[in-house]
Amino acid sequence: MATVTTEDLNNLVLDINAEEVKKELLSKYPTKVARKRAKQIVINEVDPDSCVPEISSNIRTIPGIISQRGCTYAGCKGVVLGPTRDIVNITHGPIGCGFYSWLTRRNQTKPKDPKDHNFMPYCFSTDMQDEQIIFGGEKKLKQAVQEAYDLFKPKAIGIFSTCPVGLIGDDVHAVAREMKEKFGDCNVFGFSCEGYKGVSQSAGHHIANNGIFSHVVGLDDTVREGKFKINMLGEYNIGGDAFEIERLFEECGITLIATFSGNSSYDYFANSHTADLNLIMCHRSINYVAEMMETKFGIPWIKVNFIGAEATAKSLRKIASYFDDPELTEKVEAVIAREMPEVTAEREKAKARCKGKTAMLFVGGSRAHHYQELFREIGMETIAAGYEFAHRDDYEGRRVLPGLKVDADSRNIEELHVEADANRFRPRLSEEDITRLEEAGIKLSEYEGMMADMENGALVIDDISQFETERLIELYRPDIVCGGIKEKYIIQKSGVPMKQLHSYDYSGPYAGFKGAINFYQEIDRMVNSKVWKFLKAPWQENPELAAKYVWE
Ligand code: CFM
Repeated sequence: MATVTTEDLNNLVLDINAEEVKKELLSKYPTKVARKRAKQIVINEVDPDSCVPEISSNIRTIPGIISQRGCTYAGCKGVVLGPTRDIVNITHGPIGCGFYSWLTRRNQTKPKDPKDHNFMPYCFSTDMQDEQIIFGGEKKLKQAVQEAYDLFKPKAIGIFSTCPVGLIGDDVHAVAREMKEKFGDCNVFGFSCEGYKGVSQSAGHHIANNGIFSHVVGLDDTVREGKFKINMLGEYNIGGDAFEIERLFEECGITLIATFSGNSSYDYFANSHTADLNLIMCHRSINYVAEMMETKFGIPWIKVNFIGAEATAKSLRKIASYFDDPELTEKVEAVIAREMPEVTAEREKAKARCKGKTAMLFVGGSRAHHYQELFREIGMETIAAGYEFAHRDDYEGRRVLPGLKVDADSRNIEELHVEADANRFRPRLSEEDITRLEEAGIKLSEYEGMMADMENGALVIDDISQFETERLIELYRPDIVCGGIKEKYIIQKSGVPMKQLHSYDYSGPYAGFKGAINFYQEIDRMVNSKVWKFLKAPWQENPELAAKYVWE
């Protein structure tokens, strides 16, 4: 028998086209499963109008498939409310839910004054036991809320429901109302964000957004000083990203009223309706708040991206165009001009060593898109990407929204009915402003989605499974794969460097100009490290194993 070398195999792999890869990924599934997955594995094709193929998403993961997804509780308690420092977030449930959602996301915070409340280092839970499961947990929940109030005197307490709470029927909202009334000086609110409530953490984002909008936004009408007042929506200060973005705003003379919710405080949310523009960073997790604030208070929103140096410059310029003020434009240009030389120097260094290399990104609901920018800047191509829990609009753009079918799982999540506030609705833009922005190419309330930015022929995969991840790596041998902690070691064991884009592998920031430099340097080190060449994956030691399914 002729020996097949690794090199032969690699050459063979390069000849495989996306259609064949897709067939290969589906070939091991039972027919019904394959049919469903086929709609979630799409070969990208962008037409001149930026129209892209349809991709099935935000649907249930098929039982038995190992998914990257998290639960609804995680999306509500961990993602949206997790980064706010001065709300006591009590997990009503068994202790594990509270423990594993405690600080694992690496969102950082910096209280303005060291004496200000910061509850993020604490983990609050009712530690539900058999007795509560059988006889009900409301009594224990009230005790926990009381104890938190007595010990910390917080401005607000949030109660987060885990799966058993929904199963036994505890009414967290009734408890919240009762305790809020009892205290008088502490806002208490509950979230029905049981883990099973939706198909992923995405449902939890929606529930969190509804709760914050109903219970907090608009409580404080104080008008703060500042000419250019904005909110930043969908930025969660992972690895200190928000600090870098805040630095840029400050240097440009832009006043940040509230961030939802990186480095945030309860007070900022309460006052956020006084801003004049909402910037959406992560469209998936928070577009609901932007829409509700526009309807109720008249605040327009634009999509921004502070991941990537060019994207950062573009986003700052977008803000300047929106406010149309020569002083702001000048400052923004000055900041960009000052930051760029260092960025360009570092980028060129990394590019010389990374150009032509390939990446795969399978992350959450926005980063698989945003981080393609950073890779592009150092000459790397994203050959496959996908989200864990995004919806079709995050892939295909908001143009698909009117035609989206609402299934039973989505209907399960409350849609708030929001109307213009009789006293506080204030349109921020005149007809002329809107025309001016259109002419400048600034689109309001628009997101184009990930696929329009990807190359034709790239694979776009929704809710990728572990099996598919492994096969893709074997077939394409990418130079780097990005994902989360659950995928990390499987990828590294196949001899491919892996970068976590959720926690940043304890590094960061990657946002803004300084963040871009960090990213270029780290990716350069990773994809050019020789250590991976010393690792032998099973199919490299026994090539006939790999050959079997390549040629089958
Ligand atoms: Fe938005 Fe996020 Fe993301 Fe997300 Fe997340 Fe996250 Fe993420 Mo992990 S809010 S969708 S639910 S950008 S925690 S900060 S990294 S999966 S891509």
